[in-house]
Amino acid sequence: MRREFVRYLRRNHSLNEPKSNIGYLFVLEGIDGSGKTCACEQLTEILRSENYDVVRLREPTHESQWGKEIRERSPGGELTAEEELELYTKDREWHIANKIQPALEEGKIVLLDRYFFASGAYQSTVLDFHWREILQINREKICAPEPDIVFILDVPAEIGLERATRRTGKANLQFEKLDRLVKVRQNYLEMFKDDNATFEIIDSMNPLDQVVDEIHKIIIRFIEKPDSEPL
Ligand code: ATM
Repeated sequence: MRREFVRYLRRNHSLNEPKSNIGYLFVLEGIDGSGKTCACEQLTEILRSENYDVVRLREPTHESQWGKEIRERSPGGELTAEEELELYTKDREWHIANKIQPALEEGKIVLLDRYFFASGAYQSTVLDFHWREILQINREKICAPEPDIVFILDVPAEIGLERATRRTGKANLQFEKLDRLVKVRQNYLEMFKDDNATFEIIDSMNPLDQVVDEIHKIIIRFIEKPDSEPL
């Protein structure tokens, strides 16, 4: 009972309406090339093989009109930084209402590849907003549910850039410039120190299997015993 109440308070601290969230929300964040998408895929498979009911989601979405617009127009640099922040926020509002909240209310485990921490980390590098203000907009204006744990897959910017460039064959004009990635990584590490969400930093210089294993252990431990201390 206490455990449900604590989770309710953590997740709904900014909501007026009580919600009956009985699922779990785990978020994977990190700079591009940090391995979070592959880790998310593998974790989904492993948890499903253990009979957990997992929903794997990602942002920006492929479904909402705003997610589609970002995916179509952002890589070519067609959007202003203000437009991007607005689109990411609208896409997320749609995502919460249509995918995240329903899955949580059905008691599922949601593995989310990027969330509002990405807006804080990335958009604050090109706008006159601190990452803290961007997180606050998401929490207060669109009532984004608070994750149970945010895993930050951490790699140096040089490594992330090299991996991402190898994967796509060319760097994304908007995001993959080294100096920007250095700032994005710095923002994530500052959030870990200064924000009230529950974070786990994962050393993503380690092989993928090890990264996945580490996250998996933390998730299982949390699900089995949410009040326990972090590993
Ligand atoms: P993925 O690499 O996870 O597909 O994300 C695509 C880009 O979206 C990523 N940049 N790169 N490279 C980060 C960016 N992004 C934001 O800038 N703000 C956000 O709120 C989100 C969800 C993603």
